[in-house]
Amino acid sequence: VLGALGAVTVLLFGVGGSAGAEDGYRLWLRAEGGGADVTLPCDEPSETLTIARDELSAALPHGTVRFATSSCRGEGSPRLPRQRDVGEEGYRIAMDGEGYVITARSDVGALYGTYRLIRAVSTGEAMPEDGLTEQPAKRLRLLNHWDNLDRHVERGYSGESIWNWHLLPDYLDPRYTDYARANASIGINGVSLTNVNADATVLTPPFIEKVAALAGVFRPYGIKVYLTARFSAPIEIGGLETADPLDGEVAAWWKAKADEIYAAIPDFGGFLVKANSEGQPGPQDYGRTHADGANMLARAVEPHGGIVMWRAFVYSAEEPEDRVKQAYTEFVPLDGKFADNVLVQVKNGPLDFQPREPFSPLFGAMPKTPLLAELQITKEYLGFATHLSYLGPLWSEALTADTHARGKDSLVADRVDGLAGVANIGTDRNWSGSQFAQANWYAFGRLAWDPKAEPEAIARDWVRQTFTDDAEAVDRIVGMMMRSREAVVDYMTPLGLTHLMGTGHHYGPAPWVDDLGRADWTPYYYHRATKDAVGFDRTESGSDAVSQYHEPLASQWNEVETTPEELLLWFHRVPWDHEVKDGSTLWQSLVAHYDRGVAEVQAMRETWAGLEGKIDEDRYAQTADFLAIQEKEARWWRDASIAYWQSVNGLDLPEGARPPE
Ligand code: GCW
Repeated sequence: VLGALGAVTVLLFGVGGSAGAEDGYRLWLRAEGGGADVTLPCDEPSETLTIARDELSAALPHGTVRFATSSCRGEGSPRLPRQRDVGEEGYRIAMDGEGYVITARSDVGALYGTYRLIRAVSTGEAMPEDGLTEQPAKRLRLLNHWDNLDRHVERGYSGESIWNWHLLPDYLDPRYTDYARANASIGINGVSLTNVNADATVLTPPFIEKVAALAGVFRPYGIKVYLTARFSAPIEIGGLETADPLDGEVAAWWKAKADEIYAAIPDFGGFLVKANSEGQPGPQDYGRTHADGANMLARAVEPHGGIVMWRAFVYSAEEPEDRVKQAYTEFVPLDGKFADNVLVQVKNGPLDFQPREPFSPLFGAMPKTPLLAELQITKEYLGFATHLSYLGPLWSEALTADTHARGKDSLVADRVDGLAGVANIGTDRNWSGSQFAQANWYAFGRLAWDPKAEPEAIARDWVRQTFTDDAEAVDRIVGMMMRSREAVVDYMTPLGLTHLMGTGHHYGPAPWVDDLGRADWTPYYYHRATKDAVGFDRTESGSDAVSQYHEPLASQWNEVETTPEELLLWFHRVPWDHEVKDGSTLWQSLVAHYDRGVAEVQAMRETWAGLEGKIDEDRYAQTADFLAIQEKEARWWRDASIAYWQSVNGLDLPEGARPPE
């Protein structure tokens, strides 16, 4: 492989190599060679710069690379300029006669520059003549693990939790280092280790010691640890009688707890909290608001520079209001009432990580509150790890959505201070449960760094770093990735249908479930199909969810004619014989979408079959088998859904539809 990087020729070995058994353990970090000539301009390079040097010597066989960072300005440092215009985490990669020069303000900036250079070389990207200057667009680029202390991962489809609490802090599994390295290579700078359905035990002294050990592994990679704080912890592990946030003893308990954590982990990031949501304890148990609760915790971590990420994922079974409206109703009145170090963490859509939703109206409605966008990397509602569905397009759709909060071009991406991704990482050798699920971890990191990045360009980099640099193979794999999310929408929930998955586990179709006893978990509640019509009326004459959006969206989405077809049944209840844009009836169109979804999976299988021999055997075979499962299950979704709709509307299969097999 020849990378054309200006004057320097770099030889690379090992990307997509066929040597030996391949299980995907190395993720996208496969470049390897030998003999890099790396100069560190420090007498005693920091741990971070040593990592950078080792990465370069492993990945780049020839050429000289030198670093300059602010920590290397002491005696013995060469005359390399300190980089001023790249921010705390940015870098500049330039070339001089002797090779590459990576300049940064911080060691971690130099490490990011290192991974960037390795990426450029392993994807064959030509380095601009005048060098490359980059920095992250967002300061918070976080993974949220939903990992329980017993190592069960909520909504995890790739084995157990990689945190071996039993052996921590004395045994540091080398996998923790590999994990940190993978994250740093895509710019992730914080990880919340524990489930948002939190266990207070993690805040007890033995666990703080374990967490401190993990923090020690992550630190040189620029990654901070965060913990989920169970709101009732003062009662459960503190012996208090209340967890009322306005109670002096409760506040003092949290302050002491924060002090204790910071004594063990001086760069601890802060707390992530799910409160008064799905049965979790919270300030409302005491008649207080989310702001009261968040601010009390914020005061505890504030002296140490910590933050509180307070989730806006709230809805209640007792509440008659349309579930997708409830978070807005609850949080918008609190705008401006949160402490400066609180961020409200909002899921991309107002419901729950569906294959498609409109963006959450909260992104346009809390101008005085710092926000984080929460995305789900693990595919709870999109076929777990088995179905191939590249989520770059889904996330990009949400991040580049225009809220119109301050007129045109008020993008979600510009509104948020960072991204939090619910991790898809577990003990499986391939980390994420399937080869292609790794792409979603990768894409999340890249979008957290630059939320406006093109999902296709990200996919292309990932394929080149992960599988092959054969241009034709890359095109074919990227093509199938780019269509894969829409395929899932088509065979699961086309035309704005939503939340029709099997109860509890959320795998497979169950639109017929209508008697769960909880409307907000019941598929029927979301589609409301009758003999005449289907869909949820969220217009002014229905639940009026449209009014939570700014104009012109509120008016556009209030009318069937001006609602994008992919959100039609999300906002409207429409007769089966309603004519859609291409002139067919809603029923015909629905069936055509299901067919298209199945056909797309068939096409993905064919594409993949054509790549045999170009991908190492093990990863080729596993993916081929998973695609076969996906096709079988896409048919299951299609046929079961259509049969159910027919049982309600009494209509025949439209002409030309593929009959169920
Ligand atoms: O997506 C839903 C999941 C729950 C999860 C919850 C949340 C952690 O079904 O498993 O709980 O959302 O985001 O809090």
